[in-house]
Amino acid sequence: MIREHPTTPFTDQKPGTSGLRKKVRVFQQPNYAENFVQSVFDAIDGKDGATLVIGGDGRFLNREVIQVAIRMAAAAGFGRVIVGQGGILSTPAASNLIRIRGALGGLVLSASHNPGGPDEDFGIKYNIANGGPAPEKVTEAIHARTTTITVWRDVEADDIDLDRLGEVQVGDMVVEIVDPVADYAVLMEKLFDFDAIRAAKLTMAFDAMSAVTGPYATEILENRLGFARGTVRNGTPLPDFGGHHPDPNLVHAHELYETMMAPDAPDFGAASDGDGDRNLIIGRGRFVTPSDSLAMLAANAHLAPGYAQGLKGIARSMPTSAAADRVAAKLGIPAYETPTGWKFFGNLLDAGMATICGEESAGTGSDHVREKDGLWAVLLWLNILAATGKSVDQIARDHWATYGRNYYARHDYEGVESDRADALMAELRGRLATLPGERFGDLTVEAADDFAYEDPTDGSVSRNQGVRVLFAGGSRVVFRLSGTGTSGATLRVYLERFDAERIDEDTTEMLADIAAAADAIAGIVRHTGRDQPDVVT
Ligand code: G16
Repeated sequence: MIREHPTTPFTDQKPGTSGLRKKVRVFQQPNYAENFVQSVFDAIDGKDGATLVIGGDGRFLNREVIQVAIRMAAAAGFGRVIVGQGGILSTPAASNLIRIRGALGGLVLSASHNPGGPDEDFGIKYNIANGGPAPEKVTEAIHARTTTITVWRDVEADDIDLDRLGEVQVGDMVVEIVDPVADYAVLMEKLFDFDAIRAAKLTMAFDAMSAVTGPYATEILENRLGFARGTVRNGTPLPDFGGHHPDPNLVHAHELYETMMAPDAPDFGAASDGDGDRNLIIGRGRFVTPSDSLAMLAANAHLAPGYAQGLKGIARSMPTSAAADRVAAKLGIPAYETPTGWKFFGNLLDAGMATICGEESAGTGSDHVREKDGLWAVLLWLNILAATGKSVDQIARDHWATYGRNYYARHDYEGVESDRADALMAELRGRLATLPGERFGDLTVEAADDFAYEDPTDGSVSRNQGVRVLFAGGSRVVFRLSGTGTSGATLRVYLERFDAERIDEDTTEMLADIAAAADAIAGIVRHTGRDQPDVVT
């Protein structure tokens, strides 16, 4: 029997870069998660008898919200819900399941790389039938619905056992609990040469950061590829990620970094984030920036069976360095520059215009699913190492020798008061027209704009996607506010300088004049009161 629960709208349910992310305490308010899930269901057509995938990264509140969402899906008319055992599905595995099971879409419960626990973050994202994050027209419809909602619906049913594989009935709907790893592992075996990776006898350290990738990495790296037991560290998903910040960068994965910089480091080091879509790549003595990783993977992808036929195109988000564009030029294939947010890659992948995509925010992926995919990047790197017999350092240096090097860093100013961050961006936008021609030290501004993107497949336009200041000679700085935080604002400043010859310089030194120009242009210290970024990646 369907129950109707009267409710009133919340004013803060606008999805950000990747779904609705809030503090757990916000989600625990009566009706909060229910309103959002109902708004998703109200905003989408075709639910009758359709299949819905539900899974999350195992963080605090995951199981509770899954139980609620199952009862609500039954009331919304879905015929089948597929849930990962224990409520676990990595974001790329959820994308894969949506695709291979012909689902209408999926609810992905995650706040990605943000911390978990009762005082930390939770999130809900809706993915569409192609397996990718809902595009803006869908998230706008969901948001509009959250502002007018008056009722949410569920069926009367007990909680189900999320740990028992198999099918149970909830109302008229079937709930199928599946092994979260199996289908994903099969897909990886199709794309990569597992025999060659095994035969190369590489050594490796993988930090799953007590997050969702643990079971996937253990099955694929240790069980199927034969890496030594213990290769996967922090491999059990915990609701609070062991109190850590599951963000695979040099700050939060510093133990891995130290392992990889030591004299007895293994050949290859990698980490993944809360929901398994981001990656960190470190070779022995060599950290690879996400932007470089995208370029190097694209340049060598043909060495893996899944990409032996070549790439159709390469797409990157605007703040990502232009290193991948140079690879596309050499391969004679198109390069696309999209706004930040994986959802912008979906149409290019669906249209067969791009094969590989990546972002500076530690995401890389391909047309095998419609999300970025941390373990995919790790396996492609391993396949390349096995096929070439080179080290990560050799691959990187050879790459730069061929293409030149895009020195790159991102400076994050976290927890800035929203008003101050907005004031900085407003002032910056106000200066755009007069910036060209201005000099900052040795740098002269050639062009400045607020990035807008017209999707080549459907003509939709997304504006205000970040301020770009381009200097004569190819250096640039980009400013934007994060769309994934849950408290205050995070200012991201992306610094980039290309050098065709000098490939062995220190990144900080190479970017020092651009960092100084960035402050002079945007008044970072004046607006934020900070004289240093909180995180440099
Ligand atoms: C999400 C999106 C990514 C985006 C990233 C950064 O990642 O899926 O496409 O690059 O946010 O967002 P921001 O700079 O706005 O914080 P994730 O891993 O958090 O889902």
